[in-house]
Amino acid sequence: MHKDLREDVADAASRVLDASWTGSHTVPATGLYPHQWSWDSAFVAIGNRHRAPHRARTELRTLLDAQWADGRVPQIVYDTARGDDYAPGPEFWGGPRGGAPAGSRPTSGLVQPPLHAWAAWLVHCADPAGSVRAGFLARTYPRLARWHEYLRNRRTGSVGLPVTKHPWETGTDNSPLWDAALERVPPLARTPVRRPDLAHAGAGERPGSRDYRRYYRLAEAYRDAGCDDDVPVGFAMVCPLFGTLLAVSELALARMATTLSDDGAATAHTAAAARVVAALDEHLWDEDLGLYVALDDTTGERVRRATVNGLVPLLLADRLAPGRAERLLATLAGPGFLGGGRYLPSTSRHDPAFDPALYWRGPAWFNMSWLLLRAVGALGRDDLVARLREQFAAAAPGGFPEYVDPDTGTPRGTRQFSWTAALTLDVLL
Ligand code: 9YW
Repeated sequence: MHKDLREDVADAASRVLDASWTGSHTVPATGLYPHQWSWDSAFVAIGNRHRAPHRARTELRTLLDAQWADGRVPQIVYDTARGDDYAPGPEFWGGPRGGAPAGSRPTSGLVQPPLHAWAAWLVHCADPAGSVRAGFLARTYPRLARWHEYLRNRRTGSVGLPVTKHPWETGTDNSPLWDAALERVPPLARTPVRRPDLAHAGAGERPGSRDYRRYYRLAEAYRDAGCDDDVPVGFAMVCPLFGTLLAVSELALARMATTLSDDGAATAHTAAAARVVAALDEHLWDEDLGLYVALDDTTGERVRRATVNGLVPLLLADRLAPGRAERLLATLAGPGFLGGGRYLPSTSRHDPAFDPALYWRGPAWFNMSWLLLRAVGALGRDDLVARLREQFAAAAPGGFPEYVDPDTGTPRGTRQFSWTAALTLDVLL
């Protein structure tokens, strides 16, 4: 991309991020998502580290200020001063819980994929002097370590991998990976289901009402159990995306611990990462599909659907079992994914549920393309780097959409989406 054009795109992305900045955190999108979301903040910090490292540090620290006493980092931290409508709101969860500090903002009881430690490490490395002056690692490392302890102690399922208790926890709400498990959940919730989201995106681009009734039903079950992870709620899924980000973040914690001169902790984090990678390899690899799949922790059955979630372990390429990285690269470049159209779809073009407009069932998402871009960049696959970058080059003219049609590039979902802007900055700068 020409330098002037690159500067224009960076300016436009910065304007999106400035408009979404509240002074303490970034909202994913004004209107549609008016609060702080957990993994959104991590992606946003990754983009902001280049232009506003102080803001990137504040973003992560604000999120970690909402950490529960049990160590969990909540999916949503509500901003009750915000006028925009979002459902379910803080009243659904019933105020601060789980021994959250007095006066802290209300949160959801769910979690999201653990990208945070990796993001914190990238933020630190972008401005080490500023980070040291702010005591950033010293302040965030213990909290991030407790977050991982929560996942290890409270969320490790039968195969040694973290279990998600709700599709919202996977970050990929209506991925076909969750279809079979959701079929068992009655689409009946006590809470009236409101859909303010449909004011911001077409109904054909968002999960349906039946999906939402199931999402609410599961969230009610978890909330009513006091968000106690020992109580089964009817959904316990192991996702290759969640597991991979945990392993990558454990490795980031190891680097942080080394920087803070705690070599014993660094060794423990590296060992924890190795255990996660071994479990991914042993339990989630699908030889026929050539990628990793999900697993239902309640039945022990693997969910043999090809989604972008199953390509993300490529981030761990040098640690995977022999031959796996090469297979993943071939699948990524093959007709189900990049080889079959313009951009990287969230669900394989060969999956029966593939729909190029519908949320996590086909559209290309910028966070997923960014994760794969990091993976293929580290492997020196410049051809795939160039292919994945095309989506980012089109982000600004598309108004920084939430996702795009993987074949036509048509923008979908909301516009001025924060992680799209942030990751575009990261890719272009
Ligand atoms: C919701 C905020 C979130 C993302 C998720 C995405 C969507 C629906 O929006 O969730 O209402 O929370 O699936 O990954 O964090 O951008």
